[in-house]
Amino acid sequence: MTDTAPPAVPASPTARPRAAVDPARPGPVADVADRAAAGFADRYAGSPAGRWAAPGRANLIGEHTDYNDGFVLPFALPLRTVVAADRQDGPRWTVWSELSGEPVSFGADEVAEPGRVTGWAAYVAGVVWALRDAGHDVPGARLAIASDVPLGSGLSSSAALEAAVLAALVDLGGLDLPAERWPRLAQRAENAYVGAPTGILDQSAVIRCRAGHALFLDCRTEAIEHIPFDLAAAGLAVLVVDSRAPHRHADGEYAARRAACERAAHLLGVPALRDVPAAGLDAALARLDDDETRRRVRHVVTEDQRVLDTVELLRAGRVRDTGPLLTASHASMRDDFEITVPEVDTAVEAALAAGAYGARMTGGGFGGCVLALVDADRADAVADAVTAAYAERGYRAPGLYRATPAPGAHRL
Ligand code: GAF
Repeated sequence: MTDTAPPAVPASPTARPRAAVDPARPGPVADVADRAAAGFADRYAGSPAGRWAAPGRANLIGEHTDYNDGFVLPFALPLRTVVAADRQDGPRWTVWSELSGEPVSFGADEVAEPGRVTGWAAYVAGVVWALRDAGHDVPGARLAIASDVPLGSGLSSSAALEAAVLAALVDLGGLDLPAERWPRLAQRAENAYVGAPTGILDQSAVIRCRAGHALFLDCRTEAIEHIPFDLAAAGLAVLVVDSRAPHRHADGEYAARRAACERAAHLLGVPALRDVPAAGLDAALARLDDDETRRRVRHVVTEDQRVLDTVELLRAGRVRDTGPLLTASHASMRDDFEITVPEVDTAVEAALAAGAYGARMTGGGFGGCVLALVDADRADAVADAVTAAYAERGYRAPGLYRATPAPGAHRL
């Protein structure tokens, strides 16, 4: 999933000790691009042929719907991973990240089949493997990686790394691979090489998002629509709260949720839970024996509907009115899908009590980040309220960002 990926976060805003909301994003973009280029020059001598960036993402709504062939609505964050790279002779890839210190080098043998490169470099090797497996002539390359996407916060640091590496290799090799096909390739790297059974949400978001918009994605057909999401024009902000909760068995629980959904679809005789319409939910639930399965199904079916309803409201310019849908999504994740943790629930409750229009956990769960939709001029007050609630419960201070919808992967 998104939690074991590597790149570096030296000057991350998550290190801030107090509740100040990081105000003027995208501030660190130039810095992270400079760090990647400087890392390249230090490590390999000379200048890179180019730099490629891919963002972290937040999912506005639509959680655990992607692998059920359903709907999601993410937007890209102005926190990015940047790869500075050039070609090198032969099938050899050398990768350095500002977090790891020492470069990792691998050749054709290690990318002949999954599993031979491990640790953070597996995300890079996985992309090379997936490209080669799809028949592309991948150029050898030297890569230097810097990142402002915090690790283990559920903001898709691993997808950002995969997408930035993919963008670099496609460009360096002049590969005939349109960007619409990148998400499946990056997902394949993560599923088959790294071994995390994720859906298509994260890779689609970090590749296909557009600045100022949320990405409405049908995960079955991969059809997309860029939905205007102009928070500033509406006098609103999305506050991202990093719960800092230690991840508790996230990988195993994720796989268990996915398996439960697939089992339920099988029992209901549909290809995926997306095929259970909201209007037919009660009838479907009546056909299932155990309460836990019923709750898992109810989350997915109602969450798909909430995505569709959110999209309708955004299309109508009613951003504020999406708040109750976000909060209902959180309740569904907490009570039916059972993927929240106390720190995350505390952040949601404190944000709502301080006047947020809606708040919910974003991402796979068991920790990670919360999004709160707030009046822009209340963002600091809501941030302070969440920080105070954390202090009261003795939790580690949360990280706080203000999110502006940013573009997907591109060459700088
Ligand atoms: C993680 C996964 F990587 C996504 O595919 C998605 O399932 C998400 O959890 C939950 O919506 O980020």
